[in-house]
Amino acid sequence: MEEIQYYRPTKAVIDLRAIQENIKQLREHLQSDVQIIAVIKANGYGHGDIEVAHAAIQAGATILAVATPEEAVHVRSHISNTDILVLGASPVSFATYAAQNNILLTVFSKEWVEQVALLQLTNKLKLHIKMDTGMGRLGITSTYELQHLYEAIAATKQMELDGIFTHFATADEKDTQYFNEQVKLFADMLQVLPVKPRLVHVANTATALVKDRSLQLDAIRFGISMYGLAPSHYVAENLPFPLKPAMSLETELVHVKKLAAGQSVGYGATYTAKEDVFIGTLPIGYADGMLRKLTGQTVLIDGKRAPIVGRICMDQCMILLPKAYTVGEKVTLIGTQQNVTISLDEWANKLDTINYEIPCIITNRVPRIYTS
Ligand code: PMH
Repeated sequence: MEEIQYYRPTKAVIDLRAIQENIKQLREHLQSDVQIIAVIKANGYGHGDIEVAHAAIQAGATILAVATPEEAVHVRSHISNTDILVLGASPVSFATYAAQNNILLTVFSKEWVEQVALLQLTNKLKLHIKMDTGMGRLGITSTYELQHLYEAIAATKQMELDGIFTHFATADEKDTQYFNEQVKLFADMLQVLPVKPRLVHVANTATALVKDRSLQLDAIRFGISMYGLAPSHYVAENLPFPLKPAMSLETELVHVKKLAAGQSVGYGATYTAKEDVFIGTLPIGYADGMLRKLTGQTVLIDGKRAPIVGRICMDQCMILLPKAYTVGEKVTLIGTQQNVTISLDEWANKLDTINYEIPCIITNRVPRIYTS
């Protein structure tokens, strides 16, 4: 890949070994014939789809999953052999490219199949039927629809039913009632199919890690914990193996100044020094995904926590230094310094959201740098 010269010291460091370790641990936990689908949608949950895909394949993943046709095209332009499943909706107009490039599409409409059947496809298009068993998102909801969809696919030589799947709404929660209802509905609906397709899959990370092994079926869709993060507090407390977070966020001090008591920092002058203090300026701001709500969040410098003071700007923010450090001193916003860790979960708590959202909101301006 093209080498880009970076001048600003702000970077997201992605530890590909951590991703591989998480996959290998999952592999140990799974029955041997269960395949691992590496979920690399949304640019690999912000970690970089291509780099994560290569690492995941090396570690044992055999299928890649993305959300959109565009993501599939991007991955296919770098990786030629591995199956890519598009989990989201694809328009009829994508069927030709998908068939030619071994991209598996999610299907949930008989009309869609009938329209694709009118195209002159040169290769068979592989389809995965999506069943909505309680997520209320994509998917057919009745055995009637399943029957007709199945027959529409079987009626054409252009397409082949390669898989069938559903997605759970509450797999990461302790209470199993809703989850069990989804499991039962899926099993009941499956009875309609005269032959089992190659891949029946239901498990996301939470299902794979904390639910019954019988739900591993033919494949696991492994997302959040491939990146070393737990899907929920409940799953975090019941993990079958430790996870290694892959992403750190780092920068350096670009300016250090002494403020006298009474002087202020940032837009709105919201922070005023009560005594003489040292303030450090970091070249990262809300345009990098460091949202303004993160004021007060601490960062690590020299293994110590230092708080962000004043309002976070578009490209910069300021921290209260424990002493006068020099320009170029390393600052870790997410990650570990001298045994002190700021996790993605800590940011998620501060932002009142889930850890999934954090790597996704680190914008493209922040280069992803890989270690392996
Ligand atoms: N399968 C489907 C259909 C998904 O939408 C997702 C994640 C996964 C598997 C992987 O889940 P995991 O990361 O918990 O392992 N989808 C989403 C989503 O739509 N919003 O947050 C996560």
